[in-house]
Amino acid sequence: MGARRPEDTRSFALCAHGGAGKTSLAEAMLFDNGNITRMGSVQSGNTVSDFQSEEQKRNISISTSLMTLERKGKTFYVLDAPGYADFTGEMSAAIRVADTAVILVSSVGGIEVQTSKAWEYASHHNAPVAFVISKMDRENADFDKVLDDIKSQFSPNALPVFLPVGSADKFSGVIDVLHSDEAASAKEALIEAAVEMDDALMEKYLEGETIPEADIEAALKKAIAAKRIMPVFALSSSVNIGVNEFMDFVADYFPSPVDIGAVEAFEGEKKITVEPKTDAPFSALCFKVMADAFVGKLSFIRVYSGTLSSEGTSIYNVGKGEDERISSFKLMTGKDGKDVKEVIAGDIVAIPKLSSAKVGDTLATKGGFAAQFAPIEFPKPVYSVAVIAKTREDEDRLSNAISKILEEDCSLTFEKNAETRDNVLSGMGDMHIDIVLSKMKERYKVDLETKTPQVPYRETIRKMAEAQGKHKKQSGGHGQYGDVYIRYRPLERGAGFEFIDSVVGGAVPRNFIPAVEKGLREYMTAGPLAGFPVVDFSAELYYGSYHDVDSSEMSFKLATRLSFRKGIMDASPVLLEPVMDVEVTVPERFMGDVMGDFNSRRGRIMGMEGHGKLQVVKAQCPLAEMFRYAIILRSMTSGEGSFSMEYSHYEEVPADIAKKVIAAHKKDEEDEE
Ligand SMILES: Nc1nc2c(ncn2[C@@H]2O[C@H](COP(=O)(O)OP(=O)(O)O)[C@@H](O)[C@H]2O)c(=O)[nH]1
Ligand SMILES: [Mg+2]
Repeated sequence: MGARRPEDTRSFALCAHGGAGKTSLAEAMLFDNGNITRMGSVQSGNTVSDFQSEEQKRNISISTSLMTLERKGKTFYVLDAPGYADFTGEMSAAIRVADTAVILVSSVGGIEVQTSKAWEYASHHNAPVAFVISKMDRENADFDKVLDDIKSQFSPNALPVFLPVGSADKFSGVIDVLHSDEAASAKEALIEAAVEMDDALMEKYLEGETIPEADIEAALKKAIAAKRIMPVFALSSSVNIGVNEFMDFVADYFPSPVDIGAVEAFEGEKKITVEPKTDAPFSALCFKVMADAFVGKLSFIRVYSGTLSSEGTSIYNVGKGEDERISSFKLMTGKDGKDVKEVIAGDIVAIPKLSSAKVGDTLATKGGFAAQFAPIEFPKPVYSVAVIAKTREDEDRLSNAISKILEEDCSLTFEKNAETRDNVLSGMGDMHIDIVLSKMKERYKVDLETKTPQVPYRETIRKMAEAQGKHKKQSGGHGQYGDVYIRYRPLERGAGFEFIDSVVGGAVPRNFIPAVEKGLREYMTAGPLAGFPVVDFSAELYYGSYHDVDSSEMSFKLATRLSFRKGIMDASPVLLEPVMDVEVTVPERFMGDVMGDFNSRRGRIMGMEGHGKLQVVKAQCPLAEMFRYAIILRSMTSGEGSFSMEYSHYEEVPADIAKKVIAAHKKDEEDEE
């Protein structure tokens, strides 16, 4: 490789609804480009891109893989992002670091939920977009319909640059719109949109002059970078038609990092711009970490500025302030890496054995680039299970294994719930969690059982009550004496707990009052109604009595306990449960089902919004009813619905349900005894 230039780099993310043909397209590209001599298939589990055992078992992509290829003197970085809703975070990260988002839409299936998500992410990251209408060889392939839908749902700037010749089993080739006269109106549309990028060209065009082809080509390239034209391709990976044309077009017209221009970074509050220059300080963003058992640990980075040689180099983690030596950079194709001596702005490569870098970290060289790129956004988990180690050995290996998996997977969380003491594993859906559990077992030999997490219920009171608590033991030996009068009052939701001391005249001596407060804070962690934390109340210590010799901190604490249990039970105690804000996105025809279903799970519809053919239903629903929602929504909408949720507030549990929860909890307590 001679001196490389950012101008010669083309990075793009293949994104789509699962099954649209991304992995197959990546495979066909590698084959046509001579990188592989046999084309693998997703069914046989032998594609370059789907190399993880979990992917081969399930015949789907579950994490982004990177393929590097050389075409017409350009270096392609192809990111094959998984399309299933459970792995949307991977898709978002891929679009963030690639220069162009290539959205595949099946010529049979058309626009689906994750297609819209891909469009949304591309718009959010302001990325240039191309559309590939895939699987043109399939029965019922309908290029025109899919193109119309893309134009009406996404953008009128979507213009075909390759049109199909025939379709289904008659699909025999593609027409180069710009360079042939067979598709006059499409060519007209393309030229018209391209010349708009250049006033002088526009004038010539309007005056009917012939414009040199090279000028139109240059204008087309500019228009794609500016999102004024979103090129549309027709192809089929299975019969390998249109793939070479797609790659040549990428080489000729897709934007390079230089065409994309500067990106933002932040030095504290200050925003700076980072130009894709090779002589600038080195900066890169880590967007993926992989800890494959065979390949070892790899950190994937996108370089935004500068040049760095792998020889005798260390990488500086700007956020952590850590410097670490590295041994090589690797150009990746699936699981295979090829050493490269030097990386420059625009490159996407992997670094082996870099311990400090996490996804979203900015990497530089010590004393060089000092700003940080905005973190990569990942969707919040929506599906949780509580996990229990099967044996003591599993338990011992658990924390190490989970921390490795968390490094790789940014849409996964693992937390011990302080209230329920469950170890809660949360992700994007049941498939996601299944994959994590099977990775835990295969890679790290950790066998886990799962159960539905417990709801972190709480207790509170609805009216004022006063209760005396008297602890007295004065027979034989050192006696015990404590006596308190406490008034319990409800506070507003979210207020927590307040202790008020209004004792006058030393009825409870000063030195024992802290023991009363301490006792209350301890006992409120397990309320008298069903053992859940008691919240949103005040306790006012207003009277008491003591004994000169027998009173002690312990006696006052025990007296407080008696008062607390009686006082709370007299103050009309109730259970509270967490309520979630939920946003469900579904095609219009599922609206009725989704809303009806919320009614059956004690949900409240808060509003609706239309987004093209998709509807967003906003609702509030108790967490207790939401644990399996990822599965329920999928079956209700045959996979076309998606949702997000976050905690909103605590609310009273309806009496009939509270009764059951309390009874169940009492039974649990008895079982434990
Ligand atoms: N007939 C036909 N099938 C295809 C084509 N591309 C992919 N497929 C099939 O569609 C399914 C999903 O393809 P895959 O590449 O895994 O899609 P991805 O989820 O977008 O990566 C697989 O069964 C592929 O064999 C194509 O061009 N024609
Ligand atoms: Mg795939």
